[in-house]
Amino acid sequence: MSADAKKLEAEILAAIDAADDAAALEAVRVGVLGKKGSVSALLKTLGGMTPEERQINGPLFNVLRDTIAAAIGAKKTIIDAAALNARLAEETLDMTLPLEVDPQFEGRIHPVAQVMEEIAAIFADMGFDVAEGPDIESQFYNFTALNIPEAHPARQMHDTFYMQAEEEGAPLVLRTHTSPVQVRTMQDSAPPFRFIAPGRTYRCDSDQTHTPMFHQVEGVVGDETTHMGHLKHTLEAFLAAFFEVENIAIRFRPSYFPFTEPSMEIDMQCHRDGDKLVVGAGDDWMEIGGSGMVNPHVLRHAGIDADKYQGFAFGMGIDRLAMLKYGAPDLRAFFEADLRWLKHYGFVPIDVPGLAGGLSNKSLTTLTSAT
Ligand code: 2NM
Repeated sequence: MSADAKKLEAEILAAIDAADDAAALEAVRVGVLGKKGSVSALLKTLGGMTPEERQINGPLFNVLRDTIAAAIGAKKTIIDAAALNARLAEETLDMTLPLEVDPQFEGRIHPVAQVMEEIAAIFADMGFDVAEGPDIESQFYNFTALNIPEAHPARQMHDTFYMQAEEEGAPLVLRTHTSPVQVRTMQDSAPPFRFIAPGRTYRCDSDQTHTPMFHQVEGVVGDETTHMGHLKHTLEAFLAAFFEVENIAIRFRPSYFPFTEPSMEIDMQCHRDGDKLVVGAGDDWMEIGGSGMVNPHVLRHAGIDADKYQGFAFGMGIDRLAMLKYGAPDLRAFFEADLRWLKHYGFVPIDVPGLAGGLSNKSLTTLTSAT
């Protein structure tokens, strides 16, 4: 190789050596092997040589070009590896550090809200709609339509909250049960119907086992042939699904409600073992709600032909269902808005109850509530 070519090679190898990042190396490559690069220019000089000169210089220049290309390639490997190592060092994670609590696990769903969702999921699976109505009701819907006439002792029995009286007409009330929703919904639809009405209810009563606001779910099924056998099966199926057991036996005890005839208290099978309550086994009984066949007077108030249609209805306390299922002993704590209580008894928001995933998503809740 000519002295010039030798000198050029030494200069280029030094420049490659000095390039310490990908951009600098690329600049060297363009300056050497690019269209107007120094080695490219050298190769172009072959055209002006005599055949003899070309025979000698051709292979030499080619070797020079290949040597340079190889040196650039080798340097690129080193630079890329160094860049990767720097990035890896920078992005190192200590996998043994404790997790920060993911915001999606910070909040909690109140057990009453959780249980309402569970109840809705179970009844929806049995073909029930979910109906809603106002918390502030007229006395007609809260009492009269439900066969509780004025001066009837049930109006006092209910410990009603009365709103400030209007100029004329009877004062509105805070609904004492969700039955007015049933009346409104029956008025707005035609048989057959099958729906539940879950929601807040109010009674002026406060002690260990009563809060002035509490939650009820009531259900109605009505058509031409619905009977108490359907009622009994519906309640058994609901309770077994809700308490997540194979079977729960229930029994009816005769009772009285103005809106049903006949009327029965609902007892469910249980087993009491000291403080512990087992549901769906044993031979003790526990009252869980009321039920009956809808009184024809109520059907007529709802605009339904009581000679043609009949139906069953039932009502249960949601707060008590939540206490029994999730073991919260004190009803009043439900409505004290104590975050420590909610953290303990509440549910992780992504654990949406559904029949497909196991009603209460126990496994997921257990996994995540540790955080
Ligand atoms: C209960 C017990 C028995 C009930 C009745 C009705 C209506 F509006 F259809 F007549 N809804 N809910 C009912 C019946 C509620 O709660 C203890």
